[in-house]
Amino acid sequence: MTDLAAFHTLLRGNSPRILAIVGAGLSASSGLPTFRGAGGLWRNYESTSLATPGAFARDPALVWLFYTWRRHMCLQVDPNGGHAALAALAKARGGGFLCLTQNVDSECLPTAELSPPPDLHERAGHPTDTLRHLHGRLFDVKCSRCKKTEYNTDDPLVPALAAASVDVADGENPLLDPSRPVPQITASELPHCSSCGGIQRPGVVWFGENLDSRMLREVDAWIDAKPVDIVLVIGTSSVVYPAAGYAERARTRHTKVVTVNLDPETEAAEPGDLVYVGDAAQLLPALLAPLTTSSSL
Ligand code: BV8
Ligand code: ZN
Repeated sequence: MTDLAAFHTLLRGNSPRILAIVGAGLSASSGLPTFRGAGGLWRNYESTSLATPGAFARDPALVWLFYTWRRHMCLQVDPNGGHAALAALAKARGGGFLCLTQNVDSECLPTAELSPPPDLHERAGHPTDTLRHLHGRLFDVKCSRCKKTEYNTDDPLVPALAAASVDVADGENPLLDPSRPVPQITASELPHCSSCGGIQRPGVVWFGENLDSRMLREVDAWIDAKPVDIVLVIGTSSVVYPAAGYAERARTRHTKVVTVNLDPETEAAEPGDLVYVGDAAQLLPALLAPLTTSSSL
């Protein structure tokens, strides 16, 4: 693993412009399962197989139970040191830093009327103007028909989904046991739009769906405005596009890519990157200290 000094030397360059691409590994230390690998299974489904329009069309109740379970977990956890370090970097570098998060792990405070909803990044104090949610947010609820999107932290959204919102004292929610049947839920019992009566869905970007084109244009404009000095690739397997494409593009422009990942064999790193192996929640505060601790500010 590269020593911290190598990265700190980069940071002390002339006000480096930094882009961060963040994945589920950043939230792992907060207690949220990652999207693939051991954390990526729900009952006997791969998370990726439930995050598609086809899965929702085939079985909206199962998909809603999956997302209700994730919403419920998000309400139980707090940001970690990695979220806080990125928020401090955003405050220190202002427009010289942009964070692209793939994570949909919104986190809400009692002040649910806040919009956009505070998520783990924002609850750590990350200024919203330097944060882009590439794949949407868990607490946005979108109408499948009229596309009206509302922020709703009800847990569960409707009584029929209650089985996914329970905490079980001595272990796992029985819903996660694939040998047990899922509750039978009719379409009429699922969340429906208050405007047109259409069935609602989670306000996230599923596989096969386009990301917000205006957001993507803003990201490209930031990247192209001036040279980016450092790209941080944090807690992601870098298999999902277009998110994974940003680091690839950076490498073609000879921008230094710095990978932070728990897995020493992560495929997210390429030869020539600075690679830091470990928990992002622990590593990021140490890595970013020259720009984020009071002595450096
Ligand atoms: C699109 C929301 C146009 C839902 C998600 C080009 C090439 C190949 C394929 C494509 C391509 N372009 C488009 C595609 C298709 C597809 C895609 O990328 N498929 C992949 C799987 C091959 N992309 C799309 O469909 C995108 N749309 O491009 O539109 C289009 C349309 C149709 C056809 C073509 C083009 C939409 C993608 C968005 C999907 N939605 N999330 C939900 O969350 O439920 S993506 C989902 O994966 C999550 O958001 C997650 O964040 C994201 C990425 O996963 P990771 O965050 O990396 O998580 P993972 O578990 O994989 O890895 C965790 C990592 O952390 C590991 O490396 C682990 O070692 C590490 N780690 C663990 N603990 C720690 C740690 N690191 C540090 N510290 C720790 N403590
Ligand atoms: Zn509607």
